[in-house]
Amino acid sequence: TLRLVRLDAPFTDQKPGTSGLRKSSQQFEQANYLESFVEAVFRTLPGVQGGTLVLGGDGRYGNRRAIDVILRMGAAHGLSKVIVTTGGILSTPAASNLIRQRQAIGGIILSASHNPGGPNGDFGVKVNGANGGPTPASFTDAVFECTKTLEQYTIVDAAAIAIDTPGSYSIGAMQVEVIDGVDDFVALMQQLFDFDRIRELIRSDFPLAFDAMHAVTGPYATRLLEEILGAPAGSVRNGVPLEDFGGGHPDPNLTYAHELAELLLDGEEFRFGAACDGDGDRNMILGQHCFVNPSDSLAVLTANATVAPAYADGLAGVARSMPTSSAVDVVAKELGIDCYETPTGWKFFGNLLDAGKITLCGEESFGTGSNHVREKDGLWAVLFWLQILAERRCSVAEIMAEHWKRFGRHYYSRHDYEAVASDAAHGLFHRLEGMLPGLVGQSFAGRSVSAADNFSYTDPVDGSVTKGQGLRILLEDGSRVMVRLSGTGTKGATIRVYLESYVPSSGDLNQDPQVALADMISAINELAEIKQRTGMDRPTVIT
Ligand code: VG1
Ligand code: CO
Repeated sequence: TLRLVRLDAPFTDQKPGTSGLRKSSQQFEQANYLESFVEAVFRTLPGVQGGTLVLGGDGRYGNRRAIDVILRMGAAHGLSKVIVTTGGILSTPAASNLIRQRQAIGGIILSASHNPGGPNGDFGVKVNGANGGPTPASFTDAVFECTKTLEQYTIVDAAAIAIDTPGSYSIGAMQVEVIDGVDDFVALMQQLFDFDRIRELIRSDFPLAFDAMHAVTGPYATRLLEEILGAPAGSVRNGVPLEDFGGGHPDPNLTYAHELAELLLDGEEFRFGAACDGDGDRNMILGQHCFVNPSDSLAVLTANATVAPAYADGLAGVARSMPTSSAVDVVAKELGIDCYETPTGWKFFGNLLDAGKITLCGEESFGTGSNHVREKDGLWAVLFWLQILAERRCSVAEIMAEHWKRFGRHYYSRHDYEAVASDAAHGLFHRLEGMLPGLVGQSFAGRSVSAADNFSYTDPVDGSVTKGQGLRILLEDGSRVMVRLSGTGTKGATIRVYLESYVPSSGDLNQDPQVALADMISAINELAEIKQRTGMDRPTVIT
């Protein structure tokens, strides 16, 4: 039976950030909070009446309840079918693929990505469109507007669907198809890469460790790496998704995936290591005694793309987000292909991918992907690296050394100051923004500032303009410092400082990035008064 529920008052804080609506689990547990957002989505998304929707999440606390609510609200709004995955387990890239394969009107992915989960952690709702990618700002703005005046929502009262067993169910006239969320993704990966060749590598004394961080990639990685590609049992660590990710912070970087990092950077046992985040779209790549910076990873994949069957004919072009290092630009130039610079967030790659202008793209925040889906894809990047290693038969460190020898090295680091008081963070940001025009021609870290602005992007496909995407200080030698406020945090504000400096192949290619960037680090700390204004002596996370 259809039920109409009136809200006491509309919610005023349902503005999606860089990647969906992300709030604490407690906020999502307020009566009607999830329902309000979902109602606005169903009122805004084109094609709901009679359409097919893909639904799943990263398995965090709240996943099952949200699936139940969204199914019943979907029935109330006239969807003809919802495709749900067993246990509600569905990675973000796998969801993107399913939307495309099944010609769905879009998908709802329940995840706060790399943020911790559990009753005291975060929850999130991402909405993807018919192309499989994150919906653009025009959509999320419309959803936010709708929530601000929402008076009521509709839902069907029905018994919960047994999503643990594949099969066909129904709620009223709406069909619910429960499928295994891993199958289609594995089939896609088998089309893109030469699995026989990767299997030979893995069987040839190539011990590897993959850390699923108790999050969504566990079942995907176990199937791909252990069952299909023959890695020994146990190669996939923390492979069972848990509602609280085992109490961890499922963010694959040197701070939060430190157990894996120690195994590879200090130990001798493994030749390759990788980890993915909560919802499976991020990746970290490690070799023995070697950390691959994500910006460099995109450049290496671009330079070696033709070893993978899917990219054997070459690349149409590449793209990176503005704060991502320019390592890929140099490779693109050498290959004679276009390289686009977009704002932070995967939604900005969608038009370029749909228009066939780019084949690969990536972000410094451990995100890499291609035109095979419309999301970044953690396991895709892992398989791509394995494909390159299977072809080259050398170590990860050797690949990096050769790459820098050929293209020069972009020393790069990101300093995050997390959970800063919101006023302090905004004060710092606006003061720095005001100083930018006066910086041009001045000296910064011993070099002259050639330009300084707040990044603005004009989409080359639809001409839409997105302003205020991050402060940039560009130096005469090509070095850059960028400052942004995060759009994914839930506690206070997070200040991100990005640093990049180029050394040509004739220069010193073997420095510690923190040392190579030291003068720029102290220059920005001083200019932006980071210590005084945040009260923090050092960043919370350095990558
Ligand atoms: C962060 C990253 C950004 C990424 C976004 C979503 O955003 O910097 O590059 O696209 O997270 O990633 P922000 O606004 O906090 O800097 V995920 O893995 O949440 O889907
Ligand atoms: Co993610």
